[in-house]
Amino acid sequence: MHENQPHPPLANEQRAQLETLYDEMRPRHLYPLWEVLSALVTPEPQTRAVPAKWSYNDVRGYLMRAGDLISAEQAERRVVILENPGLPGESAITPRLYAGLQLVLPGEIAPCHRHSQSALRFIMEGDGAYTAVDGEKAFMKQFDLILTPNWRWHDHGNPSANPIIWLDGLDIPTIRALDAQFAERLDETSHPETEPPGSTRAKFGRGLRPLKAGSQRQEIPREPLFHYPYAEWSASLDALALSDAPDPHIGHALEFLNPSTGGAVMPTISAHVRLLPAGFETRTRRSTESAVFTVIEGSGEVEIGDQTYQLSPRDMVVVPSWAATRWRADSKLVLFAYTDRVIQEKLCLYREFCT
Ligand code: GTQ
Repeated sequence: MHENQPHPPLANEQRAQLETLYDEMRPRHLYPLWEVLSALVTPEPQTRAVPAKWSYNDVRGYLMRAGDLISAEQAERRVVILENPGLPGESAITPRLYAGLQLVLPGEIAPCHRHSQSALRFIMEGDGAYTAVDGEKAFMKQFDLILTPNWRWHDHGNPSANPIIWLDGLDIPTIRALDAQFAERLDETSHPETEPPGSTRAKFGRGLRPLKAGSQRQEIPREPLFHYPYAEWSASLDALALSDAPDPHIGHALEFLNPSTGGAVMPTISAHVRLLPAGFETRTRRSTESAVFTVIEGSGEVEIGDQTYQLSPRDMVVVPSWAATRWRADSKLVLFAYTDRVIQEKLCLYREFCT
């Protein structure tokens, strides 16, 4: 750590004269860089975010209590926010990312709206509910990934007999930092159906895309695919684990792709899954991305900076930028993660340090 002081040290007389200068500058909103330079331009990332872990059942208890007290329609979104202890009052799990657990009870609808924030839903519990994106429903199963990219209409409904709970991952703090937030509600609670459920996935989810001739040429949406089922990603991850050696720093890992670009699922959020074989221990890695993880299967341990957490299914942990991180699998450990890596890559800032 650098001291917040110019070097070589100042004489007392000089310090007193400088303080007089600052006193006159302050009312004019003028400040001396040399007093703050070392805090502004640091040798390594200095984040206010800290490592943290939430146990699913703990959060679920509060969410179900909220479910007794407020309807999805009244709340618009009935969500318990996971707030980073280092970012109090910011509704942020990292300086760039938001996380919350959303509950939709049987028979409820969370009304249709759209906003400039991009969102992903990772289904933690229940099946048979849906998110409709621009009027096409994606029916959820446990551990599916569903996207609602920015400015797409979305409503959520639960026609099943069980509560549904998912992890909401959004770029709310990033869009706030850019002062680029817009949001609006649709007059109707649910968007009128535009496509039968699953039709987008059939057209874009299998390495194919629709083709038409001449003036009929179809406009491909920026993110055509918005449903990545557990059955598919887990089969791919298992196949990868059979055919490849695990990466020493992250284990077996697969990134979710936007088929339109071959890049991250959304402009501001990257998502991937990992598999660490039983007994596998990673080496230590730091990266500038900040990440939210949830455990899908198995048990183990993670060291994040100076913290160590035991892991069991559906635990959620946050890894701040540049925190040295090491994972250990006691049994086959499967993880889902979303991160701000894609933002940093676009800005040519992304870095990793692997030991
Ligand atoms: O489902 O649209 O957790 O707009 C926060 C803001 C969920 C949503 C959140 C949102 C949503």
